Amino acid sequence: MSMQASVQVFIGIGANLGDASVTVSKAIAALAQLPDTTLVAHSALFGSAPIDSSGDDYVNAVAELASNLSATDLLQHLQAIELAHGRERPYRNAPRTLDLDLLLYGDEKINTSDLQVPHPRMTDRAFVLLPLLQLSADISIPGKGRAQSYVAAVANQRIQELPTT
Ligand code: PH2
Ligand code: MG
Ligand code: MG
Repeated sequence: MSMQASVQVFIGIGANLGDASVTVSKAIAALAQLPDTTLVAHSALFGSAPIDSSGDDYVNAVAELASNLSATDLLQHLQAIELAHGRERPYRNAPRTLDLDLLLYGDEKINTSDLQVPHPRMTDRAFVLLPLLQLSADISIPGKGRAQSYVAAVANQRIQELPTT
């Protein structure tokens, strides 16, 4: 029997088309079903104003996984879940039924044509930082230092934790 240590992974979840809260909850359930992967925790759901995007407010959350999948395999699974929820990509940052972003993959830095980890804009976005810090207040971002140190700079972005229903 061969064993391999799992990697701590954080996934950013966003939706602003259709019943976004329901979609985000279903996405968390789908992440829990991924092969060779455990859902460790998820943040609360947050409502947030669109940043460089349009349409309704987004619902955002972050999920923490422990996974034995490669980053590339994980990305393919994330895209399959997006498609299963009707994701279309008419133009960059278009309103979307579901967006799943690989934010952090252990302490790795990945820069390929289809995957950049850490997610290059995660430190600029309250809708990523606040749910991430809810899960891991001490988390560091490879090459960028503590996530907490970026919060003050995004304090102008409208975001609120949604009540649990
Ligand atoms: N995602 C984007 C662009 N803008 N704004 C909010 N509030 N939430 C998002 O998830 C989001 C966004 C690109 O993925
Ligand atoms: Mg995104
Ligand atoms: Mg995306």
